[in-house]
Amino acid sequence: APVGVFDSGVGGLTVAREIMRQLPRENIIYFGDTARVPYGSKSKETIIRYSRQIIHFLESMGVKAIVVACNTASAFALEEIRPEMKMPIIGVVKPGAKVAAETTGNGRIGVIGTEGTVGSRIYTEMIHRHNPGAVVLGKACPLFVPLVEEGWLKDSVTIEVARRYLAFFQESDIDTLILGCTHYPLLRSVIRDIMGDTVNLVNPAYETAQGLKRLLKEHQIANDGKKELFAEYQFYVSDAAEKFKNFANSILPCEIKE
Ligand code: DGN
Repeated sequence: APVGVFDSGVGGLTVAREIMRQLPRENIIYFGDTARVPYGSKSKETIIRYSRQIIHFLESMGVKAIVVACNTASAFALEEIRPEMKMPIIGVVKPGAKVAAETTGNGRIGVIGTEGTVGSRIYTEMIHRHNPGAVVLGKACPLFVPLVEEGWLKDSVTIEVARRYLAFFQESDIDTLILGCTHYPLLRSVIRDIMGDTVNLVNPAYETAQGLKRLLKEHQIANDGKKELFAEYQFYVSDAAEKFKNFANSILPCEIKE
C-alpha cells in the first residue's frame, strides 16, 4: 500500500521528494489542496476541517500511513486529529524541532515559517520537549511562498526580501535555523548566503522522511521487499492541475505524466 502525503499545495513536494530519495521503494499518493492554498493565513478551525477531509480522501485511496507535509497543518491539526486515526500519521514539525533541539550548541534556535506556524508557537513547544532551556526566536516570512511559486528561487528581489526578513536574526546569536515551511528548502542557498556558515540550517522535509522510515519500520509496514524496482507516484490536486504539474516537474527527480 502507498504512503499518503498531503499539503496545502505544491510545497509538500519538497517532502515527497525527500521520501522518494530516502525510501525509494515506497509508493506515494500525494494530495495538494491547490484550490484552498494558502493555509498559512487561515484559522486553526479551518485547517483542522480541511485536514480531516483530505485524510478521509487518502484513507479511501487505501494508504497505509499519512504524512502531513505542511507545517501549518502539522502545527494546527495534527494533535487534534491523531487520536481519531487508526493508521500511523507523522507531521513535519516534530522531526525538525527534535533535531534542532538536540544539535544546537548554544541553545539559541531561530524558526522561520508562515504566520500560522510561527504564531502557533508549535516549534517552541516541540523544541522545549527535547531541550527545555533553549531560546527560540520565530519570524514569519509570508512573502517567501509566492516568490518560490513564481520560480524566483535566486532572483535579486527574493534576495532582498530574504535580507529584510532575516535581519531579524542579526545579533540574535542563533546557531540553528529551522526552515519551518514547505517552500523554504527551495530558498536554501539564498538563506545560507545571508545567514553565513556558522548557522546550521535544519530542513524539516529531510528529517520527516527519516522519521517516516522509522515509523514504517516500527509498525512493520515498510516496503523493503526486493521485488519492485520502481515505486509508483500518484498526484491529486483540488485545482489548477497544469500549474501543479509544471512546478512538480521542476523540482521532482521524476516527470509527472498525465
Ligand atoms: N505548506 C505551507 C506550510 O508549510 O506552512 C506553506 C504554504 C501555505 O499554505 N501558505
